Amino acid sequence: MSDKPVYVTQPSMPPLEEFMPYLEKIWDSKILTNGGPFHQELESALCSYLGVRYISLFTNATIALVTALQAMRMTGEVITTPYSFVATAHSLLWNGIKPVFVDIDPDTLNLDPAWIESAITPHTTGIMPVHCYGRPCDVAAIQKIADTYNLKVIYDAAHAFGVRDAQGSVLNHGDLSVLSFHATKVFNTFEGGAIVSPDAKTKQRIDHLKNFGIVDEVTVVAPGINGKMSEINAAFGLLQLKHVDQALARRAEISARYRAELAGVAGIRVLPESDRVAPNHAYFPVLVQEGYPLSRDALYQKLREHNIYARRYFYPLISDFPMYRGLPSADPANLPVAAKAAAQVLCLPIYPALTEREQSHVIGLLVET
Ligand code: T4K
Repeated sequence: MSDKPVYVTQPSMPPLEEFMPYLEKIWDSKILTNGGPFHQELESALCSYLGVRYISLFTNATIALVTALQAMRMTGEVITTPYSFVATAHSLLWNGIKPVFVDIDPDTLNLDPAWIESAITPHTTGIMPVHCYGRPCDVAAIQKIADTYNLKVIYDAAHAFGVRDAQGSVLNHGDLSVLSFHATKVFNTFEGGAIVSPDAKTKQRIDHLKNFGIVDEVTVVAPGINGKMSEINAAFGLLQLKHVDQALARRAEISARYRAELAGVAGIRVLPESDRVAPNHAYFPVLVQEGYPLSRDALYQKLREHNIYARRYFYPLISDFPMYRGLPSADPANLPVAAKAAAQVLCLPIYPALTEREQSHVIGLLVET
């Protein structure tokens, strides 16, 4: 039994005293929100750190997804994955858009481009793929389809902070990418999110949309929402950025150890890594398959009995929730790979403060069975 519970994740927190000078500045200036100095500074710091052109900060990724769809004027139907956090599809419903689910690839667990074309109808305006666990989608194949059918692509990149492929930041693909800075993410601002956009004009539209559509005191150009990140969250982000490389390095160590020690365990499948991707090790999913002595749920339960709270991300599938399951594309027969992954997946604890001893305990419980 662990002394204290071990959760699937734990937020990285800088030393509290390092945050005090930021708070003092906010207390002095009385600028709390509405695009203040920390907000502007974090936007430019993130552009440099991530290697992207334009960023708009948000209160969270869900509001950012809702706004990204507005910014791209997407309507009708959007093709997406059932294997994600519910916010992905909810952002479509909040825009009155019908999600059309297609199956995922068994190696990446991301939207399988092979199924996209047959899901396109005259009502399709775009594709919303997810870089699930921060593992990049087949961006080239998705873009090819989008170009052929004149569709927009918004990547739900909630998990993909800092991930790079052969072309640079994975966030530069598609029309827009949306990041989450939630407490459970690789880089957190308590709550937070962002939209990465390719040009100044698009960023300006997004910035209007996240501030009620306001341009100036007498001009409102769109029915915008309030999606602005506050100064306190932005200040925290600036401080987090100073520590993020260290956090990513520790995640890489934990991931490498899981890979090494779980490699020979019959019935435990670890997803393959690509040597063309610089990953962020946001999650450590394993698939509990035939050949393992316990079912996925029995293993999940066993870990809980030892105070280890692994999580079944992403089970149930989004397409199984009541607001989606009536859609024709939500039929389980349409989504066999996703259904299998949802039945087998278990995300093991991974976060910078996870100790060697805690990780040994997790591994020991998986191996001994
Ligand atoms: N798109 C995708 C693909 C996403 O995965 C998400 C969010 C979004 C969009 C939307 O992003 P945001 O609007 O949230 O920015 C969590 C998160 O709440 C959610 O952000 C995340 N994905 C999802 C995958 O996981 P839960 O319900 O599993 O979280 P919870 O509260 O059970 O937390 C998990 C564990 O983390 C806890 O057992 C303990 C630890 N924890 C959590 C929090 C909140 C802490 O130690 N401290 C904390 O403050 O959804």
